[in-house]
Amino acid sequence: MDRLKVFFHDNCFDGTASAALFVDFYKQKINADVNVILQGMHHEAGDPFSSVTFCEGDNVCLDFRYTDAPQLTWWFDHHVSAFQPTTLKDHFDKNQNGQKFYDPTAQSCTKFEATMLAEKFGYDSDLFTEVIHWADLIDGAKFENAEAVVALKNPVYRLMTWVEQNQNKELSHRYINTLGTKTLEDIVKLPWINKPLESFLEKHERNIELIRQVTTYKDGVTFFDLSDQRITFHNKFIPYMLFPETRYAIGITCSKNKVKISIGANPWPTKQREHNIAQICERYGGGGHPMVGAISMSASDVEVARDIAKQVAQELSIAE
Ligand SMILES: [Mn+2]
Repeated sequence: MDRLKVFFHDNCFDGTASAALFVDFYKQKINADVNVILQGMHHEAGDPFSSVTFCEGDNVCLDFRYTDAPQLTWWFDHHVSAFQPTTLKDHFDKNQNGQKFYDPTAQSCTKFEATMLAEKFGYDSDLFTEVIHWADLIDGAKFENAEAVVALKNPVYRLMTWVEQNQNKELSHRYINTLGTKTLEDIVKLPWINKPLESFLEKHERNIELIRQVTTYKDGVTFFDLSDQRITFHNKFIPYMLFPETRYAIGITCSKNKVKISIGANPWPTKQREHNIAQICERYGGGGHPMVGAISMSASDVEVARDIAKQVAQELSIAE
């Protein structure tokens, strides 16, 4: 049987939605009986493709950086930092097969992908209208305000939290296969989502308290260092809720294998953003979007991470 391997940005509403939409497209337009293999991808220091295996059929990468691997037959991304090293952009330009698409101005990969697939291949994304709408809103951080996206009353925000925190690969794949078959409100009610979500939400409440205790605010920048807490994930809007005057938020977290500096611009700023966060992150081997990005390094480099975070805080500060 023919195979399709789908590499997607894992633990990301947009990344998983991009994967679900592509599988639907492929079955609708190319091969209804294809054997699909899903593979979540995470940003890391170095080449994240160095340890992956491609399949013998089509290989697609979604909402995740470019690779010059010859097995890659399809690609969609909107990350400003999609080409690392930047020489990969040359490879992308010179090796077009009409199935690789890039638009760093697109708000979400899902919507960009749906638009391109409709335009170039006559794909009908009707089943994914709701998914596309929310992926675009979530990736664009177009939430009504910080309180709402921290309070998580909206069932879609709860589902987003589940996607971001879920560490069970099988459930992640089951979720991708469920998207487009039910409304998001019905998906979040499924027991295999709802049950783990309860503990994710408890963790979320603890994180709010923890971040409240350790976050400092100075010259437009909030900063927290949770590298000694083993928190792999936190809602990135908590600092904006705590300090609405924040222009930029910087946080350090540490998991078993990596230490991560997260940098974001307040989506509800009182003073406009001037810096391109993706560019700042790229300077230190990280990447992202103009509004939000991250730098990851090995867990043993906590001191290096603290130094970098301090430098970035300095750069982003404004004299008030
Ligand atoms: Mn995205």
